[in-house]
Amino acid sequence: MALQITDEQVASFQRDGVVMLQSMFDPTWIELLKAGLAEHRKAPSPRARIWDRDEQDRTMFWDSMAWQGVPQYQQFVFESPAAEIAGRMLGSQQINFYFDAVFVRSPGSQFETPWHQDEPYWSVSGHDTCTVWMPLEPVKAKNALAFVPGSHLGGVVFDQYDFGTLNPDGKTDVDRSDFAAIAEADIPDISSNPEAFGVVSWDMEPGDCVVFNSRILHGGSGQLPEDVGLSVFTSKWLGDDVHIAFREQGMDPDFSEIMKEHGLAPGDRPATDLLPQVWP
Ligand SMILES: O=C(O)CCC(=O)C(=O)O
Repeated sequence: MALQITDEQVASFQRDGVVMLQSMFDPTWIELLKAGLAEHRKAPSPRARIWDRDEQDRTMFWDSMAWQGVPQYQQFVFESPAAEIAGRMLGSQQINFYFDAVFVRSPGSQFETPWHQDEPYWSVSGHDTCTVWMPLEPVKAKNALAFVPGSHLGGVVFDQYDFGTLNPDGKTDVDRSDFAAIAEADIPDISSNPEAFGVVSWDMEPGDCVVFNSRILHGGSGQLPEDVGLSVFTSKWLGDDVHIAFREQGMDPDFSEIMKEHGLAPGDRPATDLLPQVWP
């Protein structure tokens, strides 16, 4: 079935760097991802980490690139509309999958994701990259991921937050990098004056998704009511201008070693069964 995406939605994505699309995934995809997440939580990848644990033991769980070990995620990557959504938004001829990441807040978690851009952390470089962010439960705009529209276009690499510091359980082997050298500007204080930055977020139902360019400033989410949790599945996609890039500092997750094992070198286009072409 043809995807119901309008020219206006594509134009919004390209202008603002973010767009919310309603009812893109039917309930079978949501049930599949929930079943995958339940399996995934039993056997997380070595990268998995609790980002926050408060005094009431409420947590924020994060993991990435788990798809090879979770058949439900694999099916979603190769068969769901996500790759085509990415292709239509980016206006790309070819879409390769980069990685999945999950963000799971237990009920009442107040943890807010620090403001950041994604692409400067990645082991690839390009403008034509996006994330499809999908809540598996209903979420209110004030608790959903938030964005600074247009911030993907300035060409600025903002100071990178060191996600390695989010490690309340003291897990060893956490990727800690010195980010300072590559930053071109401090991250502005967006949270104290979101209106001044035109910050946007949306009320969303399972089946809706936000698609965002990986250079956009985004953060927030969390601050959940006591009885409300939030599980989010994200998939990251690579379009036409993207090449492998191993940065001297600040890669997180750092996929350079696994890319080398797959014969990928800086300057290469995404390829191999690590970064498979999924669309068309
Ligand atoms: O959902 C969240 O809290 C963070 C998501 C995020 O930063 C991302 O997908 O890049």
